[in-house]
Parts: sequence; structure tokens; C-alpha cells
Amino acid sequence: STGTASARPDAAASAARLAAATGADRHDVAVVLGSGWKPAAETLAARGRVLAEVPFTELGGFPETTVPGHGAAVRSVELNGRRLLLFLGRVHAYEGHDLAHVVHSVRTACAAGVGTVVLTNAAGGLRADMHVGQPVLVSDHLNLTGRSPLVGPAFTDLTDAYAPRLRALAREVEPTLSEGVYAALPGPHFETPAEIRMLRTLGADLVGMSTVHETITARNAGAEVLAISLVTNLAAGMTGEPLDHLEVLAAGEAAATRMGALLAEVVSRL
Ligand code: 6GU
Repeated sequence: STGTASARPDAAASAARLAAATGADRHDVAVVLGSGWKPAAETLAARGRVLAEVPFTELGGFPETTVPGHGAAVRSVELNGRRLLLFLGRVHAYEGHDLAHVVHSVRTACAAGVGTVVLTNAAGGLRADMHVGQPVLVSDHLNLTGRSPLVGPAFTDLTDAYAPRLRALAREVEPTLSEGVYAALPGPHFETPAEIRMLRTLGADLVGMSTVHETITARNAGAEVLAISLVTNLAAGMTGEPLDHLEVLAAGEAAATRMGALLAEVVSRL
């Protein structure tokens, strides 16, 4: 047993369909774009050569409810001699999907030969020195969703889950990048100010609703993980302003070109 859920979709089958649709029997690196990161795809693509774009619906194993044209596709991009799988969006657990569907993109990428998974997300900043539009390297996580994407005897080691080697490489590209611990909550609501104080006490620097299940899946599959949070807002109770999902997306939009360039530089050096 591989220790994953029995109802899981077939990643090998999706990888075979991906190979057929892209003409590449293997890929090297996967990049998953989170909320607010979608515009970074254009910058990233412009640095390389887009070979194909495949809707999730063509790969199988993704939720049927996934809306096409809303980031529900993966691009195969050649960048600096590397074959990149650029997932334009992700399936979120807060939409009510099984974790087996949430992590299907990462399992498909790993089945396609990917050894490095780059996960991006929008996060609330918990430290007063953080500002909107700041990218932060995820150094570790707190999985506070109460769930694992793995089922059965899959006692995957999560020491150095976010590869120190890859973080060092990202800091070579952007020496001012800071690091933080990412706390994942189920959402879809934002936290209360009391919950944010709790998270700070627990050692979190960032809060969001994604990434951790994909990290666990990638580590279980033997891939290295780099995760970058874009601080799209400070967390509840920090500014005196209410939180707004549209502001989260707007902050991503404003930072998109910079984030795309950062991703392109990092991927080029892998
Ligand atoms: Cl403040 N909380 C959560 N859970 N997710 C977020 C966020 C906050 N800001 C962006 N994403």
C-alpha cells in the first residue's frame, strides 16, 4: 500500500493523459499558483515557452464542479531547459472537496516525474513587521485543519518538509526574503482576533487555508517542496480594518509581475 486514501483518483492515469496532451513523457518541476498568484503565470510563461495548456477536466480525477476558465488548467512550460508544470489554480478543501481531490494535482505531478514542487498561496501576516505584497518563504507549517491527505501506514517524515536547500536558493535570488511558519486553518471564514493571538502564541507567522496537504503529499511521494506565501493582508485585529477577500486578490494582482519574476528566477536555478 502507498498509504493514501482508497477512494483517491488515479494519478498515474492523469499523468499518462498529461503526457499525451503535452507531448512530454516527463516533467521536472511543478508550480501551483494560489489565490492572487494567477497573474504571475503570464510573467512566468513569458520567460519560457508555453508548450500546451490542458484543462483539469481533460486529466480526470479533479472534481467535476471545478469551473473551467477559472484557473482549472495546467500549462506545460519549457523554462531554461526544464519542463515545468504550471497549475493555474488549486482545488481548495474549503470548497467542500475531499482531500484526495485537493492533492490530485501534486500526485499527478509526482507521477509525471516531478521532483520539485513549488507551492504558492495568499496568506495573512501575523507579524507587525510584515506588509501587504511581501513574499515570505514558508519554513515550516502548523496543520490545524485536523486532516491529513494520507490514509493508512504512511508515516511520512516532515522534518525539513520545506527543503532548506530550496529556501537558500530562493534567498540567493532575493536576499531580503524572510521566512515564517504557515498555519493552515480549514476556513472559509477568516479568523477572529482572539484566534490570531492564539496562532501567534503557537508560533505561526502566516495564516491561510491551503498548501499543507499538498506539502504532505509531495513529501510522501519523495518530492522536495518550496512554498512561498504572498502576504495579501495583515491578520484580523492587526490594522483595525475588516478583512476582504477582494483585497486579498487585489494585493496579488499588484504583486503579480514581481512574483512571476521571482518564480521564474527560482525555477531557472533549480
Ligand atoms: Cl487573515 N486568514 C486565512 N485563513 N487565510 C487568509 C488570510 C487570513 N489572508 C489571506 N488568506
